[in-house]
Order: sequence, then structure tokens, then C-alpha cells
Amino acid sequence: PYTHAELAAKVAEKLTDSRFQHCLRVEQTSRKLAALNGVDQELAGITGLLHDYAKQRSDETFIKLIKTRGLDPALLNYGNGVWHGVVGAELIKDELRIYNEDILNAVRLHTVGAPYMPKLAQIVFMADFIEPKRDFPGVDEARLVTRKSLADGVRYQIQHTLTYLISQGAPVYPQTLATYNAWVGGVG
Ligand code: DGI
Ligand code: FE
Ligand code: FE
Ligand code: FE
Repeated sequence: PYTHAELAAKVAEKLTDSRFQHCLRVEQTSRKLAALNGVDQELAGITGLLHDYAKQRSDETFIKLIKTRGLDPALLNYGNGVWHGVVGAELIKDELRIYNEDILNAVRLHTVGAPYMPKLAQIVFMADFIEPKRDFPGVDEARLVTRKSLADGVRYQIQHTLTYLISQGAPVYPQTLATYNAWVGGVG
């Protein structure tokens, strides 16, 4: 049980100022989406604040955790983009001693999504995508769609992300593809 200031200080300690400011914006956007969707604003805010806690750790840190915590070995074929959420949740447990599975699961899913995402996970996933400083073609439409329907926002984002990865020739983590199939393609 940290106060907000204590938790924010713990997060700030591990991130550059610009990344920490992003976390504060995701916290605020998460609170707003929570209010619109009947989710506890305090819980959503804390999860948003924490979502990128592990973003600036070394590859070696993540590789060691994947090997020692029995995580999906296929994760080793990816990089920080996928690891900081899926694997980063381990560091939130270890270092912050936060064990709330709703929080941890939302952090794990915040980049790759999942076929089934609880509302809290959908909220942080979307807050990360539409926080006020995000600027990409389509972000205003994403904001409008998400305000109207959280699930439509999730569909919008995963379609955008998969299109982006493929345009870059980047490897697609199977869970990212499963998220796309479940939410956009209508499989599962
Ligand atoms: O951490 P942020 O920059 O705030 O945003 P994020 O966690 O949503 O995304 C981090 C990066 O991860 C983003 O550039 C897209 C990338 N990503 C998402 N899914 C996949 C992926 N990269 C690869 N290679 N494969 C994926 O399936
Ligand atoms: Fe992230
Ligand atoms: Fe994201
Ligand atoms: Fe983020």
C-alpha cells in the first residue's frame, strides 16, 4: 500500500523523465476511460502509471527472467517492445511487491493484447494508444472511437498495430496475431 506520491517516485526512479511523463498521461487517460466504463478509477490510474515500469531495462534482464520464470520460450525471439509488458510484470512483483493479478495482467497485455481482455486491460491498452501526446495519423479518430466504445477502440488499435508491424517487416508475436484474429478477424 503505497501513497500515490510514493508509487510515482518508484516509477520515476526507473525511467527517463519523458517516459515517466508518458506514464502520468496514461494514468490520467486511464482514469477517464475507467469513469466512462464503470471501472474503479483508482485501480485504472495505478495500472496506467505502472504500465511501462520495465520499459528501460536491459535485454539481459528480460532474457534471464524469461528463462528462470518459465515464461514462453518463444519470447526470446522478440525484443523490448514485447518484453517490457509481458515480462515486465515480473519486475513489478519483485521490486514493488504488487501482486494484484488484475493490475499485473493488464500490464502484461498492454502491448500485445489478448483474445479475452478484462475491461481494466482494455482501458490501459487504449490509454497508452490515445494519451494526449500521442500523434500519428488516425489518433483523433482512435480517440473518438474509444470514447464511444472501448471495444471498438481495441479493434482499431490492434488493426493499426498489426498493419504497422507488417509494413515494417517486423516479426509478429503469436499473441498479437491471436488478439487480431479474436477482435478484428472474428475468429475465437
Ligand atoms: O511502450 P510504449 O511505447 O508506450 O507502447 P507499447 O507498449 O504499446 O508498444 C511498444 C512497441 O511494441 C511498439 O513499437 C509496437 C511493438 N509491438 C507490439 N506488438 C508487437 C510489437 N513488436 C513486435 N516485433 N511484435 C509484436 O507482435
Ligand atoms: Fe509499453
Ligand atoms: Fe500500446
Ligand atoms: Fe506506454
